[in-house]
Amino acid sequence: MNVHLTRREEFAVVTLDRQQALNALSSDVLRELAQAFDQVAGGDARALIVTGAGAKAFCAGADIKGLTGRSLSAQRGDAAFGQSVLAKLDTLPMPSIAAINGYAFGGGLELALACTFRIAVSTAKMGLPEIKLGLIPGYGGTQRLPRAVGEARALEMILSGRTVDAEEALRIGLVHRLIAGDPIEAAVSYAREFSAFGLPALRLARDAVKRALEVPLHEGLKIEADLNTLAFQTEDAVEGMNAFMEKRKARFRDR
Ligand code: CO8
Repeated sequence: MNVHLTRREEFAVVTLDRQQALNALSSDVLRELAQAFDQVAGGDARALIVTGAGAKAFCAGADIKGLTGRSLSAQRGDAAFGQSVLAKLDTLPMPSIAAINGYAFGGGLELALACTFRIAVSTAKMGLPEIKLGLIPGYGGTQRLPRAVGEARALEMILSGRTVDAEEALRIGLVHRLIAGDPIEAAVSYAREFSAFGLPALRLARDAVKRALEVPLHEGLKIEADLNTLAFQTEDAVEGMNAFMEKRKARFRDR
């Protein structure tokens, strides 16, 4: 197995473990990731942490050795499959955190971009170097990177294929925070900042923000009003507002 699904307290942890290839995404790895994300989606974890085994790499991208000699339709099918696996991650019912513990290149950075949040060790290096292989990103990089860092920076990163260090990644909004020490421990602490909130509200908020960059403002405002109205229908909203008025801590139950 190249992918381990474990539990750290109330959080699920998916670890890529193919260290001899810097945790590169072979088709087996992608299939195992799909299974793991399905399992997490059906479970009761309050967040998912995604990381790479070893101190060197989060994930060095698609397995370059498996990318040659394929037919056109196999290439198209592989890109669609990789995208569908990352879509599972992007749409999980709970937030996800990429704990970037080293190199995150190509499909590896695309994996991180499909997570709700990205935190990185100070030695992490990131980039979309596909152009150096005569390729362009295929697992969502051309779409999710500009949404994260803006069109100008995304164009520069993708067309130059250059490597971004952790400090720059933080400055341009590619990662949310730099971390020290054990990446999973750091991700657990990070997750604790939101994990006591109700999952329905977290999900509605995430979905509303994601739609912001897909539709014109007037449509987005309608979506926000609809999702906001939905949030009011939850038991968690009743509990949250009552707790405020009773001057106590809210106990959300994901209902
Ligand atoms: N795929 C396969 N094997 C890899 C990969 C990879 N992406 N990255 C590293 N490895 C292997 C190396 O071949 C090497 O194996 P071996 O010891 O058997 O030769 C081992 O991992 C260690 O790698 P290095 O010796 O190169 O380690 P360094 O510390 O010297 O360098 C780097 C680390 C800088 C990360 C370097 O390995 C590197 O540049 N890797 C490639 C990064 C890259 O280009 N990633 C993008 C790949 S393309 C992609 O992700 C998307 C394509 C579009 C997909 C479309 C759908 C089908």
